[in-house]
Amino acid sequence: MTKKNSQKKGNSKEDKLLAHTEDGKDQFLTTNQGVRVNDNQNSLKAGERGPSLLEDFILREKITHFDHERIPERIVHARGAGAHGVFKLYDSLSKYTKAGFLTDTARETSVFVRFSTVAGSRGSTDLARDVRGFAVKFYTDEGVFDLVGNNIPVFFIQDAMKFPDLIHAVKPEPHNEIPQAASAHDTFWDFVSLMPESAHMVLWTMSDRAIPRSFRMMEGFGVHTFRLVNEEGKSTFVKFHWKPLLGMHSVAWDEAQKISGRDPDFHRRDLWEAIESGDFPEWELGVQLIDEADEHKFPFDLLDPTKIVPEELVPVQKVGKLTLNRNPDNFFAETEQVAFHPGHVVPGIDFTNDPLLQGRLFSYTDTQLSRLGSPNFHEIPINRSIAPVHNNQRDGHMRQTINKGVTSYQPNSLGGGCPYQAMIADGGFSSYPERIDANKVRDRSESFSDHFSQATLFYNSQSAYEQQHIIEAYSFELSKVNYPHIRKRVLGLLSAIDKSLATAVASYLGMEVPEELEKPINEGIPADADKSKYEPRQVKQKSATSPALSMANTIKDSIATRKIAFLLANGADADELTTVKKALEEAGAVVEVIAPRIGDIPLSEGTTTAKHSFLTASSVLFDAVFIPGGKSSIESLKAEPDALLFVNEAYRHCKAIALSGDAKDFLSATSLANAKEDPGLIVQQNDLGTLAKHFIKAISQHRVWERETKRKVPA
Ligand code: HDD
Repeated sequence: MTKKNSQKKGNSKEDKLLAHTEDGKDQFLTTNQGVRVNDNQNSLKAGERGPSLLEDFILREKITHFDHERIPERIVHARGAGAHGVFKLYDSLSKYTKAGFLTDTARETSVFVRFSTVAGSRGSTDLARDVRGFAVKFYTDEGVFDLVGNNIPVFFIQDAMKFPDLIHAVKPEPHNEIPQAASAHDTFWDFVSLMPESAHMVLWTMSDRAIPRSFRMMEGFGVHTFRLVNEEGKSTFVKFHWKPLLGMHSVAWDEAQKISGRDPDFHRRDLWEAIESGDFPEWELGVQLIDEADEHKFPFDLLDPTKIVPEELVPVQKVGKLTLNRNPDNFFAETEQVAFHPGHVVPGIDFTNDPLLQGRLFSYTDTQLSRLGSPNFHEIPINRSIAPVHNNQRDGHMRQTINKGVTSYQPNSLGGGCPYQAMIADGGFSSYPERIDANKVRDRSESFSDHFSQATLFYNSQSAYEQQHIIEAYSFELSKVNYPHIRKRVLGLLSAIDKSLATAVASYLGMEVPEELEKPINEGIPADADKSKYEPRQVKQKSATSPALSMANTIKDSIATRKIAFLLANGADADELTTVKKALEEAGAVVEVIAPRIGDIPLSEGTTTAKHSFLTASSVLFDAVFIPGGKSSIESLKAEPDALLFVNEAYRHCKAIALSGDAKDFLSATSLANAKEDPGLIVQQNDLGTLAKHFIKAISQHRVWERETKRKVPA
């Protein structure tokens, strides 16, 4: 047998399928030493019924390798999914930076992106209420640049010193390791209620941003203020943004919890399937640029990671596009072993003194040493720079590079002085020479003490339904907190953000809003601190609202990649099914048929194939529902409790529902018997064209959230 499978791998689906099997294709099974294996079923024994022999090197090698297959999961962001892609610049930013990938519009820079949740373990659900990591590795010609961001533009804490405390508080509690992937427990709320600086970010995590519909439908942020540095050495402050072309959308909280049971891999699967089917996820890279001279002109500190720079103050300029176009071939080799680091920068990008960023610059290499086990983690294929690597670092666990020559030191003459240092003009990295004139202190600037103004700005900027979701999220989480004094402290903080928010949450908890912030509100201050300096305060921000902060104002112009459930049974109307299906597919949606059983289902004419039955499908896994008419189909569906639940639940989660022909009759069996038509409940007897048009419009609006207050349906 010869190795036939040596052709270069391309990007087509066939190539990918081949890639998944190519390890073994047309190859003999061997040991790790390349010895062909004759029997992979039986261990070597002293007689057919005798004991196994230590001599069995094949068994021992196989079991030993298996025993060591797991590596420590990430202490945070353990649960994730990744994809390959490219970044393409629109316009050169050479006025601000010398980084090649931000100046050369002819370049296409390869990237690897990993999305994640923060608190849960590697096997936890995708739909936890949590921040999402959004980490991008740019393989640039000048070296690797990592933008290790989140889908929320601010952070819980202002100083890296508090990071282990924050994470210990949010992770499952240490005595019983409960709850998994959830902030709704005592220790998290105990901690954040004592740390008013977390108030802003906690509000974001209680918003719908923390339960995205898809990784493809969320924003990303570099969070910290970074610097761009140009050829002349001039520095400009920069905030990085990722803006999804599909807009920002979320699921409902009840839905999120149900998805966690029905398909804990919901986001991972969504990303994978979109890329496999050629619907490549896209984001635009945005930058907010701030002149060094303007550093102190804002009512907040640019170095404070608990603050945004409102887009109304400094517009986001879109400068390029990220497209994810290839799934990993192997989850472990790529997604699990990828090692990000905010300290991976290239000439033209530099740091600020944000104390959270400064601590991160230490943490990430350190964590790779325990996670990947070796200082050679940069040699793992997914982490390799495409810019050549030459230095005098040597040896260590699992070293791959075979360095030649006798010199591994500098200066040297035996190696001709190589490798030599690069002049700045030759691309040598040189840190921005920021002038520092200060005392060495453990302290923080008073300009960091306004913890509430931007939280208020965020709350004020939300639509009515988004505010209601925030109220319900706090109420849910605090109802799971066992200690009334912790709940009371949170209510105190909420009243500093918005009185009506605090009152609404208090009423769910059966509590009163405390008159004022509990004293001492902040246990988290230094022992000898001047307390007045740490007193949280509120500084009036310029704008009362920032429309960019509300997901209600996002792009809603397409149904591309949305998943539509077609519910039917034997005898469904073929014409209604095909007409509506065609219209939806032409608009880019994905239609999947659900019937009492899978396989071919006879229609009024011909058949259709049901991909799911009610055993495996659930409304929470779809964006919208269509039911074609057909008397016998409707009669069967009416007798199917899971079909009734499907539609009730879709309605409760505010999804578009369309019924054609005599499918209208189906509603009488559901809780929607007397429901009025709304923009997302479309009942059309005759005109399929109009039905499809209205249905597409409704799906593109994502949800009819107003239903939540107008009509509540059990599901
Ligand atoms: Fe972090 C992972 C994002 C603060 C320490 N972080 C990690 C990942 C993301 C972020 C997206 C996952 C990367 C991947 O997919 O492999 N982290 C952030 C953001 C922060 C932040 C946006 C604040 C603005 N992180 C932060 C601090 C520290 C860390 C303050 C420590 C002082 N983060 C880590 C870590 C991780 C990590 C322990 C775990 C796994 C890893 O690094 O590679 O080092």
